[in-house]
Amino acid sequence: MTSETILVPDLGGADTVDVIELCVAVGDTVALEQSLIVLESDKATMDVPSPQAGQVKKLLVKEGDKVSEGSPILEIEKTADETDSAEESAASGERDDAPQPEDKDEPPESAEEEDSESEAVDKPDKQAEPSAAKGPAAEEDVLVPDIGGADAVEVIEVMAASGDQLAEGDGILVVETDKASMELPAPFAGELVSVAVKVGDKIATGDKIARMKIMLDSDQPGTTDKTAEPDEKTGADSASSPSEKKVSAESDSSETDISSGKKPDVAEAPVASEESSKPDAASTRDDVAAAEVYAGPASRALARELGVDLRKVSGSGPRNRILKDDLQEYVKNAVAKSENAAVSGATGAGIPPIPTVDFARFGEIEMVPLQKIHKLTAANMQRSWLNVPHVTQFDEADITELEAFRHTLKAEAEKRNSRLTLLPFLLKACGHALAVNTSFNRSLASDGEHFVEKKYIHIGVAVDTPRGLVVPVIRDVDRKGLWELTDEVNEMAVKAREGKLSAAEMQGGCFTISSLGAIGGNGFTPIVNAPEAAILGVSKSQIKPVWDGAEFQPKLMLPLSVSYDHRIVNGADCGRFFTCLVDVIADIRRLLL
Ligand code: CAO
Repeated sequence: MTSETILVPDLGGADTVDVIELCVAVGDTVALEQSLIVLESDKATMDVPSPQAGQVKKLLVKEGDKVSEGSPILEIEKTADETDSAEESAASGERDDAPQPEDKDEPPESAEEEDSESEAVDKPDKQAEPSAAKGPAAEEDVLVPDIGGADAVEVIEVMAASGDQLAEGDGILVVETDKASMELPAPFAGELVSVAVKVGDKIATGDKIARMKIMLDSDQPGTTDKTAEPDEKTGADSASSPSEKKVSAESDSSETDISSGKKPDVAEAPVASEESSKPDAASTRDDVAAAEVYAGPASRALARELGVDLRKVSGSGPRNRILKDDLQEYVKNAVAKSENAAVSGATGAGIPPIPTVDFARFGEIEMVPLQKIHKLTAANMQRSWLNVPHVTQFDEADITELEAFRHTLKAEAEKRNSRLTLLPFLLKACGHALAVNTSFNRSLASDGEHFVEKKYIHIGVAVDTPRGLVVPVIRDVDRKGLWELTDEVNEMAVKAREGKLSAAEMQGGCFTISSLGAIGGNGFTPIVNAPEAAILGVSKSQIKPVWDGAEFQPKLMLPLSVSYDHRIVNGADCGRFFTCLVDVIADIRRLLL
């Protein structure tokens, strides 16, 4: 293994450029062509690719340094089998046997072949110029200039549309290789008649990209000399063109190439977007036009890989250039945001988040930390609420006889060292209604193709505890007697309040009962405990006058509500379920039928 110093490649005449990004660190293993650093002149940026695979031993530059052609960038230890390829590669402008910076006077052996991006700026010079002899309405095809050996480049952006008045040098397209992006400018001033390509197309030298109507009026803004060489055009020309905003906003123009040393043909994004480059921590870039994104090829490639919309990323590089670190930070934040969405109220899926309020402005406050159970409940509730199309139906059950019966059993319950409340009766009645109305004992299968119909009846009971809400599950309710259910409910409620329920004791429910009867209220709409199909809400009973056909009778009425997942249960199903439930509660003897 040998060590080699990688040098700044041919900058094509540019004196010094800034190192604006280090893409590797000491110890990193780099692949052939992997970006090592990003250089920037006042007009353009360029990734410097590694001429060989190996391990970075020493960095010889840091961000902010000024370098010129031949300046040492880093030392790389190449593996034996890389030696040959390194010799062949001249992207760094060095030779294997003469890797020292003093070699800078020696031109790179194959820079022209290897660094297609470094050639790109030459190409507009070669763009066919319109003939001066043509009349004002003459039309001319705009062709892809010589792009220095690159087979085909991808159109990543179409900057102008038919009918646009373009000054010479205004961008028409942005194309990208794996190393650089460059703008293909209008070779002369005129009206854009049509664009012949679209985003995603691959184009090569000589391909037609557009058709333009030549403007021969030299007073037209931005219309200098239509026959002038594009590289004679200055940034000031562009800045005064009618297409200033569009052109100046284009970031990728800044990436055309610095290695040719020629002035890019259009105003550069960072230069003309000074205003937008002012740091604004609060602002995202949602409202920024696509053309204003300022990012290098490596960052763009990473953004595509991660599926990140660069317009939403704030750049922390010079003049707001989006760095790879910015993308990583953006993705990290996005993941964290979605994980906390349920608790924070940010729901994603296009649902606007609840605004953050500084409550302290209105009076004294105390920040109370959420316990794990609160976070879990919040996540479960939000998940169910957002996923399940809820419908809630209401009814009342006459529990006059049931309560009379329960009271006759109270003494017996005490003897059994137990407490017989309304709840075991409701469990029993629900077990019966679920057995009869099987659609309530279903869940949607995750394949989206099936219902899962359960042949068991396990019912969860919502229990209010000092730590929060928990839902222990009573198994095989339909097969248990009243006393057994009573004991189990009491035991579960105690365990719940003492925080001693196991995870298994809170799993497997088919249906849930949420009873607020001991607390109060005459009705509420409970949230389905998905993937269950439905939930019963029990409110406080009260004596009501009920017409028996001849006169009003005082009856103890229990307000009930059933919320259900309308993907599983229909309103008619619920009507039948409710009728069955109310009937059996009103006359508990029906359980024997
Ligand atoms: N109407 C009127 N009074 C009722 C009633 C009703 N529907 N249900 C219960 N009561 C009264 C009765 O008077 C009963 O006392 P007696 O036995 O002396 O008559 C007493 O309340 C029993 O209350 P309890 O709460 O101790 O027992 P329970 O079996 O009714 O309920 C449990 C047990 C665990 C469900 C309940 O304690 C509980 O935690 N409920 C809250 C559930 C909840 O928070 N749901 C909301 C979830 S979504 O936020």
